[in-house]
Amino acid sequence: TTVVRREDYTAPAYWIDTVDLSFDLDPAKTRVLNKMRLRRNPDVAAQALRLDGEDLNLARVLVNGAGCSFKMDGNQLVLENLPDGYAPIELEIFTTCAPEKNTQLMGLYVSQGTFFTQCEAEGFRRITYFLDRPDVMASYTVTLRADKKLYPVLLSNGNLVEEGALPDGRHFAKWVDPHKKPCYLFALVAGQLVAREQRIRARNGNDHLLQVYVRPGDMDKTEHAMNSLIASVIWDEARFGLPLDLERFMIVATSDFNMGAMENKGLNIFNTKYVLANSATATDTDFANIESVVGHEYFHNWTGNRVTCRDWFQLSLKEGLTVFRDQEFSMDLCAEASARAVKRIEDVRVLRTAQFPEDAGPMAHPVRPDSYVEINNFYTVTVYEKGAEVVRMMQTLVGRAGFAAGMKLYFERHDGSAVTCDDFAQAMADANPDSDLARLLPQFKRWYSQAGTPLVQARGVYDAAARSYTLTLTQSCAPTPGQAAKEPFVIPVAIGLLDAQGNQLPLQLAHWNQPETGTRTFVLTQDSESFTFVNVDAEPVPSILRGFSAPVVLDAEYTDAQLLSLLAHDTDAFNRWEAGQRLALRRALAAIRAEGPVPHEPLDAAYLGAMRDVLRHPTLDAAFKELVLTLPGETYIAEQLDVVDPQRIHAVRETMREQLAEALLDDWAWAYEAHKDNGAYRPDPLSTGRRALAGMALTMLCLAARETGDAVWPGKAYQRFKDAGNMTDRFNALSALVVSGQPLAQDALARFHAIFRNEALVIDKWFALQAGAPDRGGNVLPAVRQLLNHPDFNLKNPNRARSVIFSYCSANPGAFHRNDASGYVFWRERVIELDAFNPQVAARLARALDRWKKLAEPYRSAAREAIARVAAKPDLSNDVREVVTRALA
Ligand code: BAL
Ligand code: ZN
Repeated sequence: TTVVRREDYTAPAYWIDTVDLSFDLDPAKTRVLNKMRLRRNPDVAAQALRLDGEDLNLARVLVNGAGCSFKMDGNQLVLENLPDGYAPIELEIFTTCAPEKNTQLMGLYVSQGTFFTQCEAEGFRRITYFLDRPDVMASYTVTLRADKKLYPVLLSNGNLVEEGALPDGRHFAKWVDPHKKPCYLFALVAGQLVAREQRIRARNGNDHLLQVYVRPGDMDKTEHAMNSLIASVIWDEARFGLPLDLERFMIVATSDFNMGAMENKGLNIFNTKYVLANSATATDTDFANIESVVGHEYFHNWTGNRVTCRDWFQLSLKEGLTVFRDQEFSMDLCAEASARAVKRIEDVRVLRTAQFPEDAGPMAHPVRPDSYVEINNFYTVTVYEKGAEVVRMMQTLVGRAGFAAGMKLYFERHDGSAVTCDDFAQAMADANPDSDLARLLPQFKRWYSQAGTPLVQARGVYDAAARSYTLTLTQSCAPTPGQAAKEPFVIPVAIGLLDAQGNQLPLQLAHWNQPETGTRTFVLTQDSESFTFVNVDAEPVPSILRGFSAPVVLDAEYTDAQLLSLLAHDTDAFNRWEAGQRLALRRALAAIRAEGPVPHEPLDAAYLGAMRDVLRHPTLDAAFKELVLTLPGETYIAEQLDVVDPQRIHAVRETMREQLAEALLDDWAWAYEAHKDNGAYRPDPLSTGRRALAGMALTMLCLAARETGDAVWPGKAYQRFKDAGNMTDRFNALSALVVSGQPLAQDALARFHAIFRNEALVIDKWFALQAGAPDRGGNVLPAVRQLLNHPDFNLKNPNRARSVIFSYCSANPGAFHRNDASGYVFWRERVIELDAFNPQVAARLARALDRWKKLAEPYRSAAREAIARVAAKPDLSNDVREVVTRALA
């Protein structure tokens, strides 16, 4: 295995200016003719041309129309005797490949009789020999030829310039992309598809054709994706002045896809999961995910495509920035400020439950990694979600208008080129020369170079005599692999102060002339800094890290009374939610750490009363209530412990949930009745929140019924399951029965399957619900093994594999970590099985045991053994090899 290092970057020896590709599409043997015009890079010493290729059959190589000598070096095609000088060189390469045998879903493959491509990061080399690196940007002309009956629709990037019939029932289409692009943005699609179409006129008067292509039966599930696309086009123009730069913009859905979606220029290819939705088959979460993924891929058209990455270490240049943009897009679509806050809380929850563990585990890496073995392993929550937080902090430091100015300068400088994270940060700083970002830029960029989640400790001291309050913030960051010591970060900390009654206090530092009201952001740059507020009449309650202003762990030593006050009064919705989470976490940790069996009642009257007040609150949003009343997840709880007993965590959390269910029984009944009817289905934040709270209430009522043996609520849930007018309510009712282990669950599951057996995405939910169900006496693993034998299970389909295997191994810790190690045996078998045909999916699964070193015995030894047995396999993919090697290091 070869380690690729960021510091070894060198510019390519050749540039490729134009590419003319012709495909004769055939599932068994596709013929690819690649005509390129190259020229020597004058900035690099003369050297051989080395083209990347993988799983290709090479038939012919011509240089300027004549045969030439070449050799193979591993997977590379090496041409040593190209003409001297800088004149353009015509290179013609003819290869064949076998799309129907391509199970990795990288390069050109067939899904349900349709051809698709996936080239990011390094899939283009599986289509033809090429300089498969993002800094080589070329103009593409693509001609597709295929059987007209089997493949009536032929798509590639850019504009359709010619199409017509060919002999033998074949036809062709010729596409020209007006924009230069790196090869990872190349795409083609050929098959039987139908399209929803919409013509739009942009602000600048240009007309565009938007298309969403799906299989013929799925047209009734394309409206939401189209609406999301239109909203994306409008938003990017309005917020950043970035117009659609193509006459035609296409989205195509496929059910076999490793990732969520791919931003190929003008021809986005999507996992069906992030396109198809109607109220009968998709939940509110699906609708929200589609909106954000459609936005994300569309926003890549500027951040990623017009300006791309110099090398793959810069991946966060496009991904962190584009996640930030899609988060902002979703927030800007919210009419109410409270809905924006809900979105922020949801995003932070993802960061803390997925990215914080990554940043503390064996795969920890900086937002801009320094090395990799397999780049596919670095499409991570760190590069994406933490990268987005880094961009968000820049916006915090320069302000919203300053950020827009920075974006403008970034495109003025770099449009059409392949650049680095440094270039982006520099543009932001240069557009805001008087900002803290410009002043602190080298230190700020440690967010790109240092891995690990910083810890910020906050300690407040009130001096009654001086009427002053001094808040001391201290930062530290634990070592991560390869980085023993960390330098201090630039940490924007948004702060407000409340009085004992929960009123916001004015903020005034000693040297300020005027107090300020509301929130003020202080920038922590040293290991430790103190801020002294004056004219404070009584000891305040500090509200620190409002809106989660930096991706850090905050240790604030709050008393319960302070947290209850913040939960009741904080004007910052994030910290209000956070106070409730801290209260719950404190109780969970106490019960987990207690000696002996799990306490029957881990929750006290104060906590329960506070939860009741939130649930019954007259003005709070239902969506916000649902977030506050949801206990911290098992994975998040585990991260707070040095030694993790997953079964104990599960048992404690379940006990807390049952106690919350029983103690608030009347309140849950009220909440269900008050929120269950929303009229005609609309996936807007308000009605989504109402459905979420009603769904939660129903689960709580069924949980409580389980204890008392009451049959009324399970009966109501079953009725709801049958009558529900939309998938959200139907699935929530089904889930309430399954999660509470009601006898009616089996019948409901069978009915659900019968109704939706032809809806693959719904059947995925059906599998996932069972594989993710709470464990009762070890019942989940046998059920999961049975699900693998279900006629609808198909390991080769990534969505289906994830719905069963990942839902169990990665999302159900209480069931996965078993005393007898059989969960790990299951994991090991699936990793190896998957790796034989789809290394990317296998490597994701391999990461389910990332945190094994924290496990208590007997889990720890058994997990290590399972990982070691995977690692002992000699013919692993680089993908899985890298993950297990790092885990064992
Ligand atoms: N570029 C890979 C898929 C995505 O992040 O949009
Ligand atoms: Zn992306």
